[in-house]
Amino acid sequence: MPNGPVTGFGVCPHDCYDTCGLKVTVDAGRVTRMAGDPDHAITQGFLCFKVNRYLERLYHPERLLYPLRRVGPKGAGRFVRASWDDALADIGQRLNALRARWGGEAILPYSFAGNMGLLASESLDRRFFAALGASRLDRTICTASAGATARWMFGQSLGPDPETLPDARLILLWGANPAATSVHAIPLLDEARRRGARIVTVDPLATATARRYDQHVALRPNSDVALALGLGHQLIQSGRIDTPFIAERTAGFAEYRPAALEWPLARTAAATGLPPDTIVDLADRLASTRPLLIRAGYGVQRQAQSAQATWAIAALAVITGALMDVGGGFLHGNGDAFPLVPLDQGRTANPPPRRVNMIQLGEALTTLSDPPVAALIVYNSNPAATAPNQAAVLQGLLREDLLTVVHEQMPTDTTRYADWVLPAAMSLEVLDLHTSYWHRYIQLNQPAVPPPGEAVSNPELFRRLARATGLTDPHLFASDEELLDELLTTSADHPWLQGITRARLMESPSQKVRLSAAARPFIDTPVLTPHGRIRLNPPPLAGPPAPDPDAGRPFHLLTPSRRETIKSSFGNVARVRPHEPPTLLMAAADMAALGVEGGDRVRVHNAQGTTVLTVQASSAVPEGTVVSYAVRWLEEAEGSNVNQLTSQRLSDYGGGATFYTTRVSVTGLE
Ligand SMILES: Nc1nc2c(c(=O)[nH]1)N[C@H]1C(S)=C(S)[C@@H](COP(=O)(O)OP(=O)(O)OC[C@H]3O[C@@H](n4cnc5c(=O)[nH]c(N)nc54)[C@H](O)[C@@H]3O)O[C@H]1N2
Ligand SMILES: Nc1nc2c(c(=O)[nH]1)N[C@H]1C(S)=C(S)[C@@H](COP(=O)(O)OP(=O)(O)OC[C@H]3O[C@@H](n4cnc5c(=O)[nH]c(N)nc54)[C@H](O)[C@@H]3O)O[C@H]1N2
Ligand code: SF4
Ligand SMILES: [Mo]
Repeated sequence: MPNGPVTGFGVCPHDCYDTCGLKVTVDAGRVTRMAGDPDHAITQGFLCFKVNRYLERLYHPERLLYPLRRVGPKGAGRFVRASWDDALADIGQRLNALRARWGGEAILPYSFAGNMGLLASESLDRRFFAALGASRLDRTICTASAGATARWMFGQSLGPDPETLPDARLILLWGANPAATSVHAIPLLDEARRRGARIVTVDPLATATARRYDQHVALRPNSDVALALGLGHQLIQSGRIDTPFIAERTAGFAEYRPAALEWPLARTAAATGLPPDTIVDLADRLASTRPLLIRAGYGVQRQAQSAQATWAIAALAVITGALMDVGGGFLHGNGDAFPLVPLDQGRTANPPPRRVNMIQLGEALTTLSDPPVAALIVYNSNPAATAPNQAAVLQGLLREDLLTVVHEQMPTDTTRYADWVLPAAMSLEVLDLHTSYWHRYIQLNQPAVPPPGEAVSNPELFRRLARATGLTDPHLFASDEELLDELLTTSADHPWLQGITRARLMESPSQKVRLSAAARPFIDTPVLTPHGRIRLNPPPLAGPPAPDPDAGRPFHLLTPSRRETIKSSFGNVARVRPHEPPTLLMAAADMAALGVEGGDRVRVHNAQGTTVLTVQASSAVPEGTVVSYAVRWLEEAEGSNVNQLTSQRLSDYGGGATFYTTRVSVTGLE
């Protein structure tokens, strides 16, 4: 062992736009410091509030170190330590027995982006479940609808390089709150502003981002379709659209045009709650300012009309010709800037198995038959806290006949319901490769320290499960190094990946894809729709949604990201997690009308369920809207959280979540 501290490189694994490069110092086998990589163009040497306190999570006294077997009734959270051998023997035997009885589709994986590494999130897990013929999980909880809409319109989820943000002169942050959720966008936005840009935030709430920049367009929740089409109406009616661009590069304007013309100024103002002057002024600026960048955050696409909103917003960047400028265009994501071949390609089950949309976990666990879900294997996610329709999710997890295996780093609301809890390594303890959904760096994460106790990485878990179920295909047992090489070599001849080799990454752990920042997406890169043109007609929308039983309730509930945590992660880290009771933010006028005061506990309820929150007045929240940041642990919130109130209704296209289309009633507690 070397004497004195050694510094290596890692990658922040969390589900966050910024995918930071880390400098990790190890001394005598312990991580003693973790900081932002100063040489990383996006990270710029700093981290966020939560990851600045990371060592407290890494060395948390609650870290799971050994397999645990349930001893009490389901959900009671009583466990005893067991050996890996016993755990694997029992799980392997039970999985095989229920496969023999019901077929592989009775097994359901459930995972998301707790660790965004490609090995941790989509490698041997996918191969293992395909080999079992398990039900396939549609991983839709975050961005399915906007991603599908971007692919419908442009053929890819690709946007301008965020490093060109300072070139823009008008920036719309539409349903995005980077001051909380993407703090490394702030220096880029500030620089744009220094160079003369105007930054407009389109958000129902007066967020830290809205307060920081030039203009806050406080539309009514879920009125984005009206605003975007209403702006399109203004531009079309006044002839300020880029007709040659539309003619040469797009298809479907004949469908877009009448849709926009249905939104004259008065109707748009009434639907959005915005003064007509604000709409006219914004349209004027869209028509006259270049480069124009429209960044659609995830706030626009967690609603019932998610695809229509994304389409109508992106169309503004198309009809104005904003895509023609470096620094301009439409930015939802950059996930398709990384043309790596997924590790499950060609290894999916044949015939394709049943698909289960993760948003409908509650329904899957409680109502699916032929076959029922008889085993649930959870990793990289905490669905008891984060999935909608929590009452159904918890009811399903309580089923005594369901085998639930949870691979986790910490005891969570979901491990509580497990039959087996298996200990998971953290990213500082494993090898991985990361891409980003926002910037354009491929990054190598090297293990800094070994996993504690008997914790194992996600790929190692699936090697063990494959062995335990008697599978023998060598692809199920590939080593981490082999997986890494496969990722980097299978598509190594793609021009965007030239020269990005393991050796290069070992020397310099963040490599930018070889797609020039000056290459304008869909102008200098191909439009990958079938006809090679940008589609201005909307995607094929699902039929009219079933009536919302809560539509008539008085308040619109929003549950966006909290600055201090990432969804439920960090919920047990003392210096990070919120210490106040779970809170409902409300306009003072609404509180007065209800006769409640700050600090009062209220029952928030609808047809889905009920949760109890403590009211606090907030000037950031408009009347008629209530806010509770997502999400608190059930354990600290009397056994329920805001996802008691959200539904598993799907969005209009792409099967996305509708967390931000939630109506509730609020009742004071005596
Ligand atoms: N600190 C922190 N960072 C995070 C996360 C976290 O939990 N905490 N989560 C990570 C994850 S998983 C994701 S997906 C991203 C999401 O990060 P963002 O893209 O910023 O998305 P959200 O936080 O979902 O919502 C952004 C804004 O949309 C607004 N909004 C809500 N409804 C509407 C509406 O109908 N119309 C409009 N125009 N706006 C609306 C909300 O008020 C909110 O301010 O952040 C990631 N980063
Ligand atoms: N009401 C409401 N609910 C929401 C949202 C909202 O805006 N409002 N947002 C939704 C969105 S955008 C998202 S992305 C989802 C996120 O929901 P989840 O996917 O449940 O995300 P987290 O709550 O961060 O939980 C991730 C878990 O993975 C574990 N983990 C981390 N790394 C590893 C690893 O390497 N191996 C294993 N086995 N486990 C690991 C962590 O300890 C943590 O418990 O929540 C959704 N839920
Ligand atoms: S959570 Fe996001 S901002 Fe914070 S360190 Fe990780 S990638 Fe960077
Ligand atoms: Mo997300």
